[in-house]
Amino acid sequence: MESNKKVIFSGIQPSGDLTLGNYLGAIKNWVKLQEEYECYFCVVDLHAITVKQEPKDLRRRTLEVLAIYLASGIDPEKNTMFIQSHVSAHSEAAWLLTCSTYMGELSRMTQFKEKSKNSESIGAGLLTYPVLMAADILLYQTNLVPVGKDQTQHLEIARDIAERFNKTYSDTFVIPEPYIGKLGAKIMDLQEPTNKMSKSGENVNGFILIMDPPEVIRKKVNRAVTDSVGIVKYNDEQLGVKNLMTILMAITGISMGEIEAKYDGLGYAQFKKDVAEAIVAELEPIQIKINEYMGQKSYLEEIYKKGSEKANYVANKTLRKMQKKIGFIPR
Ligand code: ATP
Ligand code: LTN
Repeated sequence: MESNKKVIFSGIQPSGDLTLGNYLGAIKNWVKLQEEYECYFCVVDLHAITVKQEPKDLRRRTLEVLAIYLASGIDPEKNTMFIQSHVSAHSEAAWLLTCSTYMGELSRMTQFKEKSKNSESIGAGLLTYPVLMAADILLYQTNLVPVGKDQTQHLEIARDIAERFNKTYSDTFVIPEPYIGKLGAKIMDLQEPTNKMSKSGENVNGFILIMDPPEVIRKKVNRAVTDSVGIVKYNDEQLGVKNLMTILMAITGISMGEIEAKYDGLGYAQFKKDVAEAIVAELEPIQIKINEYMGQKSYLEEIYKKGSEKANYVANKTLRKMQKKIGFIPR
């Protein structure tokens, strides 16, 4: 059952409709890595409930995220795809790790500070979120975690928790490394290019959804904020243009230099048109497949059931090891 390939674990929350940021920052890299590594790709529904979810939407989105993984090219024969709540070891390990985590390190997390800013009653799950994420990663003895740049801090704390546990109870976990792709690691909001493109963004014109129809994608790119410089050049003075160039490069692989040369003297209209067409060309075939998979619920079920069997086996092995080292009586 086990191979000697290095292990990858990553996940996406079914907490909203996925964006181009999720796709370019995470999923597109997974597709590239799947041949070389033993991969676990999880739909992290336990994480999604750290903010309020409508049960019916959560159910639909959980399957949709799985359909997106498949449609993007994650091969179910080669990878383990599963739903986090189907492997109870994640919740159990999270408690054990909570007891090796400090309040101070949790309350310093940027995501916690951001998400709890405007809320009167802040769920404790928002605070302990990174411990559950650490459990996800550590249970599989993960070597590499491919995520967008916004997750760097969560990876750091997962490493700290793992090192602390190893020191207290002797070697138990592999210390995971982040894998932040060179391209698309941080796609910015099209309207506010200083902010991360996010599925919970306020302005719908700021994000592109994986499921946005072509005409919506064209409209959003056309409206994307640029500047009055009028030259397609990669620099921090022109954040809107820089972001569109990043998107174009992440999708097509053309270098920044080539993009600059191609649009020299052409202005923004043609550039935006080409960016939009590149996004449409990338997403349209995926959308067709997502719709097909969403019509095959029993196929999806087959995949997540098979995935959770394998995941349960591996995760429980690590969980038992943790329990034993902590001093619990074996069952
Ligand atoms: P929210 O925006 O609702 O807080 P999220 O999209 O950041 O959620 P997830 O769905 O769990 O959270 O993110 C899944 C993956 O997508 C992570 O690896 C994350 O780093 C990546 N990601 C999310 N947004 C972007 C972005 N704008 N650019 C690059 N990667 C991103
Ligand atoms: N916190 C992550 C989602 C996530 C994750 C993980 C990513 C939960 N568990 C384990 C990688 C590995 C986010 O992107 N918001």
